[in-house]
Amino acid sequence: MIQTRPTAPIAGQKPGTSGLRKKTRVFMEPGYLENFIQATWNAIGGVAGKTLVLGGDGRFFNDRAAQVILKMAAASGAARVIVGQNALLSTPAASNLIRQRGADGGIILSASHNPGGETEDFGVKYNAANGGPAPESITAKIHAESERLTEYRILDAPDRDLGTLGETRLGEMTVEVVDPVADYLALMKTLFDFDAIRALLASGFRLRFDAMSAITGPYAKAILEDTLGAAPGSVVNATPLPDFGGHHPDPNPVWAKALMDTMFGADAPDFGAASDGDGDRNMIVGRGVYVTPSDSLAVLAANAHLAPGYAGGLKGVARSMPTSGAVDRVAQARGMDCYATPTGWKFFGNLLDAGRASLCGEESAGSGSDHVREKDGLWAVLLWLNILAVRRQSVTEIMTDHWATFGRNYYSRHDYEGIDTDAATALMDSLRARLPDLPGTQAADLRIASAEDFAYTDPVDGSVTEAQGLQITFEGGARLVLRLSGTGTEGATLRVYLERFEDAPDRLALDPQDALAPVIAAAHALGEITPRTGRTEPDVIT
Ligand code: VG1
Ligand code: CO
Repeated sequence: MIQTRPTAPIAGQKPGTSGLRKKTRVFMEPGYLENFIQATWNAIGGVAGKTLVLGGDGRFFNDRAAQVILKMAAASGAARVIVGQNALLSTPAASNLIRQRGADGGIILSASHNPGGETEDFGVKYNAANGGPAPESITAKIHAESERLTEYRILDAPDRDLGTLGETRLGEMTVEVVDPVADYLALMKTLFDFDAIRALLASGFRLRFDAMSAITGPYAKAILEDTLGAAPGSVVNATPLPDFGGHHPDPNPVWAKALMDTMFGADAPDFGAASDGDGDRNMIVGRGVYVTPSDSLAVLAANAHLAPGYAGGLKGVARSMPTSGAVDRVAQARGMDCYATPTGWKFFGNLLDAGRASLCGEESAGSGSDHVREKDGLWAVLLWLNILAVRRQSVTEIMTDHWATFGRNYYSRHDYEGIDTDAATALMDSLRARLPDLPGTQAADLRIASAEDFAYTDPVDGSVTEAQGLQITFEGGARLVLRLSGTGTEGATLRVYLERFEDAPDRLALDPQDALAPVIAAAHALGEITPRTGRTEPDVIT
C-alpha cells in the first residue's frame, strides 16, 4: 500500500563536492533519508516509469537505506530498480550499470573516503542517465526541493531479499538483483590486454592490493586473483565491513600506511595499490616509490595508448584545477587539449560526453576515462599493470624516465582537518580580499605573479561556477591553491595544494617536502595559517 506521509523541510540537505554527506546517525533520524530521496525524485521530474540503479559501498546503514529507497521508488511509480546483490556496488560499477542498461539514473549510497560506522559518516549521491554525478544544476534543485517538502511517498511493504540474484516485484515495480562484479569485469576486459597482464603476473611480478575493508575487495579478488592469476592473498583487507574495520578508507600514504610500509620494506612486491570506501580512488606505489596522483595521471596520459582500449590515442585530458600541471606537459608534448575544472568529478561529465576529453584526474587520487562517468580505482590499477606489462620496466624506472622527458612537478597537499568553521571561513575571506593587491609582492622568498579566485565556465554548456579555490602563482613557476573541503561532516578542512616545477637533470630526485619548502613558507605567510587556526603542522600530507 502506498503511504503519503507528511513531513517538513530539514535544513542542510545541500549536496557538497560529491553528494550529501552527514553523520550516519543524522541519516538514521526519522524522515531524514526519506526527505532527501523525495527531494531528489521531485528535482528530476519524478521517477514514474523510470529505470534506476541502486547500490552502495556497504558501510553501516547501506542495507537499511537501500530498502527505504526501493519502497520510495516503488511508491512513486518507478518501473524497475537494478540493485547490486546485498545492495553493494562500487561507484564506477554503478556508473557502468547505468550506462550499460540505459537506466535513467541511479542512487549511490556512500560517503566514499570518509570513515564508516554508526558513529561515522554516511552519504547519498544521485547520478544521471550518462552515469555521472548530477551536475550542479540538479544538485541545486534537489536542495531547493528539500526546502519546500511537505510530504513523501513510500510503499508499506516488507523488506526485499537482496541476497538472491534475479527479478521480483515490489508493488508494481520490478526489483532486479544483479551480480555487482560481472558487468564491470566484462567492461575491463574490453579495455585492457588481460593476456599481457596475466603473463606479467606469471613471470614472478608480485602485487599487493589493499581494499581497505571496503567495496573493492570482491572486485579486486575476482579480477586480480581469479581472472589475472595474482597469487592468492595479493588482495588484502578484501572483505567489505560496515565500519571498514575501523580504518579510514582513504588511499593515501597516511591512511594506507600498512601498504606503504610493505612497499618500502624488505622484499617488497613490485607493485602496490589501494582504493577507497566506494572504489573510485586509487593509490599507486612501486617498490620504494610513491607515485603522487598528479604524476600518475600524467604517466597514464603519456602511456594509455599501450592499452588496447586507448590504442587510438586520447581525445584530450582534463584535471581539477588544484591537480598539478604534470599532465598539461604531456598534453602539450602530444598536441592534446587540456582542461582545468573545479574540484569534483561532476565537472568532467560534459567534457567526457562531448568527446573533448577521454582521460581525467584529480590530485585526490582519482583518475578515470570515458569508459564510465566516475573516477575508477581498479581501472587505474589495471591501466598501470597493462603499461608495466608492455614496457617491462619497474615503477621507479617509469617515473625516472617520465621526469627526464617532461620535467617534474613537485607536488603535495597539506590538510588541516577539523578546524573551527568560522576561523576557516575568515582565513579564506581575508586572503580573497587581498588577492587583487598580491601580484608583484613577496610571500616569504617567492614573488607573486598572479592571484585569482578560480571560476570555471563550462565549455560545453556555458554554465559558470565561482569561488572554487584561491590560486596564487609565483615567478619561476611555483603555485599555491587554498580551498575548503566540501566532503567533511565536522568542522572545516583547509586544503593547501603546493606545486613547483623542476627540469634541471640533477634536481629531479629531491624530497618533495624539501623541494616545496619555499611554497610551504609562502602558504603560511599568505594564509596566516598558524595565527588563524592555531595549527603549525598539517594533519595529513599527501
Ligand atoms: C574531495 C577531493 C575531490 C574529490 C572528492 C570526492 O573533495 O578533494 O577531488 O572529487 O573528495 O571524492 P573535497 O571537497 O573534500 O576536497 V570521493 O572518492 O570522497 O567521492
Ligand atoms: Co570515493
